[in-house]
Amino acid sequence: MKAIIFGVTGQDGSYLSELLLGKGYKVAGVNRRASTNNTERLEHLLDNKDFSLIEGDVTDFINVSSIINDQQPDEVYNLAAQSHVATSFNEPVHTWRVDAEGPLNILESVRRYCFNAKFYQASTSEMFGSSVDADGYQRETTVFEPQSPYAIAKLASHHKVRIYREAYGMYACSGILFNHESERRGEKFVSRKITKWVAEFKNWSEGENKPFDAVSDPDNIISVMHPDRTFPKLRLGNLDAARDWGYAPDYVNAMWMMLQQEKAEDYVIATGTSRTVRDFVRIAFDFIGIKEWEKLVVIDPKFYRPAEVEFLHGDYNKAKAEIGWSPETPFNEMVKRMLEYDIEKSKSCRQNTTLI
Ligand code: NAP
Ligand code: F7E
Repeated sequence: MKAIIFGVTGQDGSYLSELLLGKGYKVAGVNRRASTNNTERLEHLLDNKDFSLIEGDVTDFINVSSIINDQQPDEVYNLAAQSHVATSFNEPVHTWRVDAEGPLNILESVRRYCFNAKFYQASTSEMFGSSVDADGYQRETTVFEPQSPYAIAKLASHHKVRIYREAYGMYACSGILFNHESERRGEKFVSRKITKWVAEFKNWSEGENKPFDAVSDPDNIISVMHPDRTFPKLRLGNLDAARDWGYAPDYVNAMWMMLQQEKAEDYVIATGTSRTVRDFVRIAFDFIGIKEWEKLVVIDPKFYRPAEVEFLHGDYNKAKAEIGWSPETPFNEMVKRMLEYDIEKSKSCRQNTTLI
């Protein structure tokens, strides 16, 4: 079996590559040319004879169609996106090109040049926006009320996938994935921003045995023994937003399972548990033994969004019943793994850190 992954350098692309290689696939990953190294998450796969990288960009139809035509894959996974919701408010046109035109370029290329390939599109719970069913869940039948340029572009692609499936009979499906995090999560997403900060703070406050004072300065934490040594507080936006957070390696398994069915269908992938950003912060601090975390956090309006999705809570019963998928990794275990990883990483690059 041969698979193409668009967006291979991202969090999910790296886990999906590992999963497919483990199943005996040949994997071709499409990555954008960059002036800096963007294959950090794939370094351990680069010597694998069944893994290859092809330079490409989903916004270029000529490029995408040549790749599909040359490779003749059995399965195509489109994970490529401008995936940061806040960024989509600042870069709406770029987000539309990548997240709406990109999937169309791939779908049309598959239809023209490799019709029997199965296609997976990375849809998102952001498409539900402010919509929730009366029982407090979002599911495949919930009305979509997108709240950002990102969500609108993703919703356009979600409908295009349905149209290509219904109009042309292609095996094309979308996974409506709720938030999923990991040690490989981008550092601008709130989960990783929190675990990275908590890890660096733990190492700072333990280094040289620094008892700290977090109340006398609104922006910084001060070492009591060396008052010239400070550490910037954790700056966050809306702590009341609620998300249904799962673990990324569990979720890439669902992507593959969706392409192994007789008939293509769309599925919600979630944990069924919703927590606030405040809960995430509290649990992360709890792991390093800090209860009075409010003194270490500054609410910064800069991190509020022009429009917010306040509440996400997924019902994954269709996926459980029809494809046999359920989440495996508990929330606290995921936070623990992210923290342990960031603590080790912060120790190993302390000499390069910009923190004072
Ligand atoms: P991610 O880490 O941001 O990865 C996005 C990938 O898309 C990167 O490999 C990026 O390449 C690539 N990309 C961006 N623009 C591109 C372009 N013009 N042409 C080709 N590749 C391009 O995202 P993720 O968390 O792995 O998520 C994977 C997919 O699932 C995304 O589509 C995301 O929107 C969607 N999703 C994510 C979540 C979640 O919670 N993680 C939930 C629902 C849906 P560079 O490395 O060059 O930037
Ligand atoms: O924000 C709040 C923020 O950026 C989560 C993407 O993978 O999942 C992700 O989108 C919440 C929001 O993820 C900060 O306002 C508070 O309510 O981690 P996030 P997201 O926007 O939910 C969906 C399913 C996707 O599809 C996306 O691709 O946290 N929040 N303070 C903050 N968020 C960030 N980033 N930074 C803060 O300082």
